[in-house]
Amino acid sequence: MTAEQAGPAAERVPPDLQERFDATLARDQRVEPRDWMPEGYRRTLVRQIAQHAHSEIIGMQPEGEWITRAPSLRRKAILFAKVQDEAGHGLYLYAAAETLGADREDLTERLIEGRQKYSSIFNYPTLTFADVGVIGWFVDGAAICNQVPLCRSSYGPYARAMVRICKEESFHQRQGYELLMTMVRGTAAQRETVQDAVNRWWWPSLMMFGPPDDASPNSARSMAWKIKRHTNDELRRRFVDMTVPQAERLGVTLPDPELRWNEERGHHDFSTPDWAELAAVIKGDGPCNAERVARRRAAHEEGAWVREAALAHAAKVSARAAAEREGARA
Ligand code: FAQ
Repeated sequence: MTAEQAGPAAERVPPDLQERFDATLARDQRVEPRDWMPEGYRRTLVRQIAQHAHSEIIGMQPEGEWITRAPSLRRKAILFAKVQDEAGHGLYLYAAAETLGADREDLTERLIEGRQKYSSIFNYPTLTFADVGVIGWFVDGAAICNQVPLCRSSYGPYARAMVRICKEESFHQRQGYELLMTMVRGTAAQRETVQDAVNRWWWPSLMMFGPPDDASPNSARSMAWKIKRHTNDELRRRFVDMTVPQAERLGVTLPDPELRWNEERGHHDFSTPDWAELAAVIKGDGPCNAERVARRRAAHEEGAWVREAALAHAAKVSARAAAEREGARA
């Protein structure tokens, strides 16, 4: 068994370093890049933050497909801004991963070679413009439920990146809901389009929170390290409770006949998502996995000249600065 598998206690490290790390967590203080940390903690963070960054970048694709087809200049400008925000989120997160010693180029390679995951939700197609609204409402809503607690994550750079990301996700969620509100006030055909999008995105959105707690191998350790603050099922339940009244207000039906308020539990009861579908999508067999990764790979290859030009420019600037320093010394 490796130290990582065994958890923090099994790693052989000087006791004062481990004690200091444990005390930082116990006091709910932040672990910072220069602090000593168990190797398993570092690797878990790189895994989660990289997957999160990849999700933001791949997540630009489903909605990005609608930028040229948005029905008005206003909707186009809003969508453009949203997709651009997602690129920004990806960049903050790659930067956070780099504070742990990860290399962004390497993380990108792992993504396009299928060696690192990204969220299952972005492997579903966006068939109509209502899907853009439902992604804002459900997917950004789920992201908010999942990510607001991550603002209290024990690793400083991740927690701080989440604060800004969550503010922008809130705007994204509202724009989605406002878009849908506009559509449901339109024609019967528009209302049907919204209901159809709701039917298609509901279950994948519940799956975003990950497998159920008894099938989530990483949760216990990530909770002990205060990387995750709630379990997958807790957050899924919170999302359902938050979304039901919003659906009522919008006048759409969530596609689950078992969905009802449970007075005793103080939460909604709902059906079990199709975990076999989640497993298949995570494995690469979702409706759009191949397309999403191929698009990301092509964008990376098409962007090679930009990276090369930026590196050449940086080398010139630093050579010029070195020559100037040399000249000043002579
Ligand atoms: N999809 O043991 P757990 C967004 C994997 S950003 C794919 O429960 P963990 C913004 C998991 O990685 C959305 N894989 O794992 C936006 C693990 O595999 P590994 C992304 C999944 O880490 C909106 C294995 O299954 N958000 O939406 C999924 O403790 C609109 C076992 O699972 C984040 O990344 C899944 N759904 O909990 C952008 C938030 N679920 O690595 C554009 C941060 C699980 O052992 C438009 N991440 N897996 O091989 C987290 O909170 C956690 O990583 C979880 C998973 C909750 C996702």
